[in-house]
Amino acid sequence: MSTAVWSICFMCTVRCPIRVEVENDDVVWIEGNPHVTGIEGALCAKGSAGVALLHDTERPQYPMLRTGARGEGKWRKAGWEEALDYVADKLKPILQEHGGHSLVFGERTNLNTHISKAFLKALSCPNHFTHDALCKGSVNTAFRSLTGYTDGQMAIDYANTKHIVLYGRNIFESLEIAPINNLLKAMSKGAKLTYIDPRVSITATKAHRYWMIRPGTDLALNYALIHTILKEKLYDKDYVRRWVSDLNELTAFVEPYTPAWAEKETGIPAAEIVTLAKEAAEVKPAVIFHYGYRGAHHPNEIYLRRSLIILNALMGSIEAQGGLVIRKGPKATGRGDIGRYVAAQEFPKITAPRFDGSGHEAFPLTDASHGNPQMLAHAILNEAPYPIKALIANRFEPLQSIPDAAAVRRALDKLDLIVAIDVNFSEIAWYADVILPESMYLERADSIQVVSGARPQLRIRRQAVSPRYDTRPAWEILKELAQRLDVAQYLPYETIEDIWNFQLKDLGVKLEDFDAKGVVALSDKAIMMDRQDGLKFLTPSGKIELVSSLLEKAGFSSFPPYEPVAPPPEGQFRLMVGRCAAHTHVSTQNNVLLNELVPENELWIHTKSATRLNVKDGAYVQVGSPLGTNGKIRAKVTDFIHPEAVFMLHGFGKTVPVQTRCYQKGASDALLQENISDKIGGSPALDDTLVQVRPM
Ligand SMILES: Nc1nc2c(c(=O)[nH]1)N[C@H]1C(S)=C(S)[C@@H](COP(=O)(O)OP(=O)(O)OC[C@H]3O[C@@H](n4cnc5c(=O)[nH]c(N)nc54)[C@H](O)[C@@H]3O)O[C@H]1N2
Ligand SMILES: Nc1nc2c(c(=O)[nH]1)N[C@H]1C(S)=C(S)[C@@H](COP(=O)(O)OP(=O)(O)OC[C@H]3O[C@@H](n4cnc5c(=O)[nH]c(N)nc54)[C@H](O)[C@@H]3O)O[C@H]1N2
Ligand code: SF4
Ligand SMILES: [Mo]
Repeated sequence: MSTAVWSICFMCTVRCPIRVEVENDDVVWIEGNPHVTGIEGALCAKGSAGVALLHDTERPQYPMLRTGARGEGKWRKAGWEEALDYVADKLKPILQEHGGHSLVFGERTNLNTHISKAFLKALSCPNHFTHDALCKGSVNTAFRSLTGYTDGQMAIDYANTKHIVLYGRNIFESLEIAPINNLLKAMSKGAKLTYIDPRVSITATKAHRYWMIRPGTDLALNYALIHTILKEKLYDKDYVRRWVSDLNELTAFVEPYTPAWAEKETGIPAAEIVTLAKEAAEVKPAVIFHYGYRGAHHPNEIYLRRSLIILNALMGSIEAQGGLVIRKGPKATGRGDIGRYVAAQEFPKITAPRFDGSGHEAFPLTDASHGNPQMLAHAILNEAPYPIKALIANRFEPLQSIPDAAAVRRALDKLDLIVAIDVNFSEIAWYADVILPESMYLERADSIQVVSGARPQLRIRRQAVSPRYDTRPAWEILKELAQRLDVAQYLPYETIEDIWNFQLKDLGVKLEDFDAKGVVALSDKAIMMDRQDGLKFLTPSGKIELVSSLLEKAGFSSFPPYEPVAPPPEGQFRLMVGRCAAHTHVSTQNNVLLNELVPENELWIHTKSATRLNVKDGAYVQVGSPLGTNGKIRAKVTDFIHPEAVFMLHGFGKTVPVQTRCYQKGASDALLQENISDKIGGSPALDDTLVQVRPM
């Protein structure tokens, strides 16, 4: 007889709630949590392939200590006591001699981030960073500059929208289950989908309107849309009068950016731009100009993301049904907040600045609670602002997720200690001194999740089965390290129940409340602010500030003139990257089921360019950027990409031999991408590098 366990998928960080059927301590079935709107039993291919990760023999099975040179692949098995003692014995003198700031801790934001942040604060270390800047840091800054909220405090009401415009937001491949299901529901009720991408992705094939825009020119398109909306008075006048400041400045700024001008820059016919502006306005405020999930494409990213948020503001769609919704947390329901160890205690005062310039010199406006990981190599190699001696990578892969991976590898060589907490033999685990294997998500329980939104909810990841190997959850690993580093008092728990009870104490929710559905609703009805006089923006003026006090105070213009994007010189292409439905970033390429679906990446190249270069469909080519050449990758010759661009999936080109299924398959984008950032918004420009292609 099987039993059902409520959990949360972690094959990617979308974290869909799941129901896991367990028999004889093994997983026999996983499905999406049927009680959650938008999920309703659904799971993606990656979610289903969680079972393959559970049973994978090609993942770390016990703590390992390096015996050969870094990356050489010589290891010895260690017990947990020995491995944890080893890390603490190395780290303690480093922290004593060089200070807490000589440690850097990188992790993809996860349910236990409140614990890792507390761990670092206890060690007087300011250097906790997340993946955020690499993903959507510029979106975050753009939102703060206009509304005072971060992107994380915004949600999208897909289910009720009447028109959604997606700019390279390839929602049907780079997917999240609930948004897709909700959008499909809206589309079946007549909602329109406009998709804009230099490449015909799966989302393009499902759209009512598709524009193959010239790479990097979306901002020109948006200025022309804004121009049209203002000129033809298509905006939501009541909303704008009440909630948006500086419309005159915006009107003057977009004056020269006519649809005819944008046609030359983007390749999109002027008349069609005007049609989109009118169609969107017809259904306002139930219209969404999607502000982007991965907003890390080009160095002017902040202005593109601002232009998208401005389009929503003009449509009156911020805090509107079918538009964007300001997320509400537990406090909006009259309760206390969820307990977070990082917020609930006094820590030693930290005087050193962050290692990455986040929130001060290099990136004055970026969200310092996430940091700027793209500065890792620079900071280590130049010892600027100070020497860094140790790195803990917990669920983060600096050797594939940071542009110019070769520089990161060179920088890692300078460190005295590298610790990887991972479920895979990732590139960073293989390059580390110590691998502390985490139990995969079906084998562990984690902190309770707050899902804020119009209807805030709590979700729980309970342990479905016992660990297959000698692995542990990260919260336990950190506690053990804290004990050895004499700061255990800041992680005051022994068991997961201690963590849960601490988290729930001010919420009026008991652990048993999760038993029936795996989720606890904190509000029965949607909590929306009153659009007449109850909207709350967190800017100094309390309005959506088109002329942003945040930007202007820091010396940046709210409306710098548009800089035209030159076509690449003859024989060069703009390298675009992205994801597919079968893989998560750099994590799943070796998964036995997902590897079968997509075993390697390909280089999309336009038919005409391929003919000119004598590149044949399916043949291997070499791609070169200013950083050097990058392995070999098969060409996919197609008319479905703009001739100025080539495209490859992120996450391939692995070099760890014990990941036998994906070893040396395809090419790594991170080796080619130059490390150029949007210095205002904070994101690296992952689609800006120019490359050359030649047959092999
Ligand atoms: N299956 C799967 N789903 C995922 C993830 C995953 O790893 N796997 N990851 C999740 C995460 S963390 C993120 S950030 C999101 C990412 O979600 P998206 O941002 O939708 O994802 P990408 O796959 O990076 O797609 C980027 C698209 O932008 C296009 N593009 C490149 N340059 C330009 C340009 O100049 N203009 C326009 N308009 N388009 C351009 C590319 O051709 C590509 O199709 O996906 C999430 N969902
Ligand atoms: N070159 C390049 N860089 C990029 C991008 C790109 O397209 N190209 N995309 C950017 C984006 S949008 C994002 S969101 C980031 C994502 O960057 P990352 O967060 O680094 O990538 P992931 O593949 O999500 O996972 C990283 C690591 O987590 C490990 N892992 C998976 N599950 C677990 C677990 O349960 N526990 C532990 N301890 N480890 C686990 C994986 O094995 C992997 O080593 O990358 C960014 N960087
Ligand atoms: S989108 Fe797929 S892989 Fe990601 S959490 Fe949801 S089910 Fe899991
Ligand atoms: Mo991302």
